[in-house]
Amino acid sequence: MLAAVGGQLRSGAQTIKKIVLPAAADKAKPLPTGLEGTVPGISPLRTPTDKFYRVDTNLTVPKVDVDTWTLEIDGMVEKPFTMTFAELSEMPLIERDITMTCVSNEVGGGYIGAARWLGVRLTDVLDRAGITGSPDQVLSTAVDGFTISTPLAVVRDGRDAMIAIGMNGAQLTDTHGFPARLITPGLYGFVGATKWLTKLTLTTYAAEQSYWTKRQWATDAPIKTSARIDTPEPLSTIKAGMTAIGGVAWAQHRGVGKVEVKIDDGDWQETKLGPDVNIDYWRQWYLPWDAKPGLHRIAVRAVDRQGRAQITERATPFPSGSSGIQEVVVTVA
Ligand SMILES: Nc1nc2c(c(=O)[nH]1)N[C@H]1C(S)=C(S)[C@@H](COP(=O)(O)O)O[C@H]1N2
Ligand SMILES: [Mo]
Repeated sequence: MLAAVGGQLRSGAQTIKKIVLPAAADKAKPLPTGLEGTVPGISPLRTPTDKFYRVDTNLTVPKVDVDTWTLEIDGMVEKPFTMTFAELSEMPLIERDITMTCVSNEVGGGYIGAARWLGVRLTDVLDRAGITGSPDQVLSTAVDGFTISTPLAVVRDGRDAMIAIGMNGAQLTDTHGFPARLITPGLYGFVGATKWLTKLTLTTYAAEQSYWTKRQWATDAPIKTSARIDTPEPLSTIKAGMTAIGGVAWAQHRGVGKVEVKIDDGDWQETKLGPDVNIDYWRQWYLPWDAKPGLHRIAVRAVDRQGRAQITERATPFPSGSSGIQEVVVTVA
């Protein structure tokens, strides 16, 4: 059941309108060449949009009419206002490479993706409204009434929190929040990545709670440092001889410093890291391995750039994200 906030859903529509996106005033550097050309089986440095994970509460994907869509800014602001998509896209656009992660991602899981986002700085939009009083959260509302709370202090600490209108060089797809969504580097999606965004309310956590906050999930939810083994695949059988163990590691907004691998009961060995895109992006890694016949256990762990190792104690996703070390078992024949 979709409870539209502003009559912006294209009722019964199967497609979303094709739009032309303006260029970014502040472009991202060209993406370096990733390790995917040399390490078979490793995640590509940029996740193609059609392979990007999707997580939301929607049974049917909202198809938003961009021509009637509006973004409303209200709450603890001097000048509440409403803007159209054209007005939003006329604001200075930034382009950033950012890796998103879902809080429900299990250790070694696939609810993570890295993309190039085009959008307007969230602080530019909030400054236009002028914050008054002492709000501590940005409560964002989607066209279907779904809400997300983002800590205002995080939004204002200089990171590239944005209202994104583009992903990987194209308009957002319907599944990823067309025509506009939030992206908050360093925070799990459920506290900073509202899709099908239509309203931003400056308020306090004491006054208003969002969907997941009411269900006792964490309010401030930084993404935990973690690493994943992409190759060899868990429980696979591989050929004996020279191969590579490889995957991705992430420590958004702190940066990955080091990734180590342990084979069976051996020592932790430092892996080679792929290109450094920025501290909000994941890092590919690999370790050449002369695989000998038999059953082997491979474990991985990451350390951020401040030298803090990932949490090795196992935790389930609720309430602030999973932790623990991934270990895979493979057969070498
Ligand atoms: N409107 C809306 N936005 C949402 C959600 C949702 O259920 N509804 N889920 C959030 C969660 S939990 C995550 S992890 C990200 C996922 O974004 P993606 O589907 O584009 O990968 O969107 C966030 N934004
Ligand atoms: Mo999520």
